[in-house]
Amino acid sequence: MNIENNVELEMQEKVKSFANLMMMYGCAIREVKTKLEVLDDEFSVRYKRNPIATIKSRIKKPASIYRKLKKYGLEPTEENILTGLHDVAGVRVICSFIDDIYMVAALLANQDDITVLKVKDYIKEPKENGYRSYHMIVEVPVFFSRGKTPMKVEIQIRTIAMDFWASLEHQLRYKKNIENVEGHEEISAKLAECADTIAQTDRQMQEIKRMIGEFNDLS
Ligand code: 0O2
Repeated sequence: MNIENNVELEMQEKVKSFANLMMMYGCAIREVKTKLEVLDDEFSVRYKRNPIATIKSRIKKPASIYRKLKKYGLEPTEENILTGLHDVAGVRVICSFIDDIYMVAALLANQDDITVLKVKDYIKEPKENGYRSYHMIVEVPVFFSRGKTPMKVEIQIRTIAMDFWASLEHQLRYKKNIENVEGHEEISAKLAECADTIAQTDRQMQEIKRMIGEFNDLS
């Protein structure tokens, strides 16, 4: 049995309701995905275009939940998972253009059953390594048989180009101890350079869209 399985068993022992909790996060993801799909469907009928290219989702693995609780000095309990972690449920929205990101974020934030708890705009302020994405932590009510439970979901919204960079960088670097690799400074510089090139391309595509002018904004 590997370490991940051991951690999973420990989590299940300590958090008796673990399976139920994961089911609740799964439902919260479905609520958010449905909202996004509705917006995209409306756009495709009204404006003959899709601002959302893809929607991906994931529930954090038990071992990652365990590690994050440890990092925050929290015991593995249902209460600590619900209140102390905000990224157990994650939805990634891949948009076509930069302004689609802000439009989708605003349309979601304006829905009266959504509470935006936190926003991190890594597009206006990219991370030092070049990472760009718009992050929102939202709370969405989910209706279970015993009543309504507000559930936290982390939503990452980015363009196809930002996602291309982030996915490859994740494979190459993120969470790996690249600092120990010889020439790591050059590697980091090259990755940041790629991110800048991609960001420039994203801006050009946005400009071409504006020049063609055939896409309408929601009015
Ligand atoms: P995974 O495997 O994708 O789930 P905070 O919660 O505010 O204390 P945290 O959790 O680091 O800080 O939040 P932040 O900065 O908003 O980043 C959360 C997620 O964004 C990460 O989740 C990644 O998915 C993504 N991310 C952030 N920085 C980078 C980066 O430099 N490169 C890539 N590729 N992705 C990044 P996880 O849980 O770390 O990973």
